[in-house]
Amino acid sequence: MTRVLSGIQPTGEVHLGNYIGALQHWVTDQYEHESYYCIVDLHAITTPQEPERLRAATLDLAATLLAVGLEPDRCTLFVQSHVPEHTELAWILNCVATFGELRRMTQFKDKAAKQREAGVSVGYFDYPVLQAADILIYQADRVPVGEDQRQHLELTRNIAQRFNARFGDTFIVPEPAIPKVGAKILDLQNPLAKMSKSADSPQGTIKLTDSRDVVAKKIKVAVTDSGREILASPDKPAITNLLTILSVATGKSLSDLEDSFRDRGYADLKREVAEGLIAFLEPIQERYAELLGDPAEIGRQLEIGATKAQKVAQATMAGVYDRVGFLPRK
Ligand code: AQP
Repeated sequence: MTRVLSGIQPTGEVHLGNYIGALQHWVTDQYEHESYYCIVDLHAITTPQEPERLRAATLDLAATLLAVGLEPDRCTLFVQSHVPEHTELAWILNCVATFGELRRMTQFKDKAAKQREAGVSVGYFDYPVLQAADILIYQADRVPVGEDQRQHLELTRNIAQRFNARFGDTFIVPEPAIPKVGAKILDLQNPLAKMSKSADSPQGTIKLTDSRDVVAKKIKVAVTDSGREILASPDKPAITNLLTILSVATGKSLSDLEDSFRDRGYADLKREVAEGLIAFLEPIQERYAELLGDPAEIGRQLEIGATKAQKVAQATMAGVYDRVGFLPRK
């Protein structure tokens, strides 16, 4: 069976970009593959986090993941820091990855450009190596992620290949699974940027927990493209973005939606997107509220996940320690 691994940071509330680019595929993958899904709190602290908020955000995120449809009987859902083998492997991979290749990561370059390189944490610089460890420690074949992670996945493959060449076949070299549609959901206020938890414009990001009024308002004020035609095409990024969101919310194909909006205007499109989204989010929000009412049960599920994940991680680490030449502990 193919093994799948993916992660999400507890850095803020989950948004539509996370859902469309990643989480909806996590849900379908759990029925077809052996799936490991990780709340990556060690990644979250690469930028400053307030401790109590981080703890609450981790629990909230677990509730959200269960609310969108992850089933703990079908997949292994766990918190990254509960399986310390991730950081052990990251150290070893740090000694395989090079400074030069990490410097080329665009996420790091963007961050360094925004806030002086000297102020960026070493953890942020090194983040892609920890991500490589997250993936390789489970011997994952497939990594479902959004477009923003393509470069990091390429680095993971390079690190795995280099380790295998140096120490003998140890890691599966994973393939990225980046969806053809919805791999980069755009900020509703800035169609040049991806929708993100840390976006500058809160109006541009739809959270899965946004109330109906908030959703309606954000869609109403969403930026549109010039012209009048409602088509999914590269010269119409904002309209394509709205059509993609509507397609996921309603289950209708992009071409059916284009047909249904022929000779109609942007106001009609926005009204349907808002209505479709509200109807789509309602059951998720109900489940989320129910789940958050029982945090002890969420903790129990995460413990089951961590135990399952750690078994696999420990087996990989035993092989890695042997390959790199560490003296076994008696
Ligand atoms: N806009 C997006 N469109 C499609 N997929 C996306 N993903 C993130 N944004 C989009 C995918 O969601 C998964 C989890 O990613 P994350 O936890 O890094 O989420 P984020 O919103 O990118 O988080 P932050 O904290 O706001 O980070 P930065 O500052 O990096 O934007 C991943 O599979 C990701 O590809």
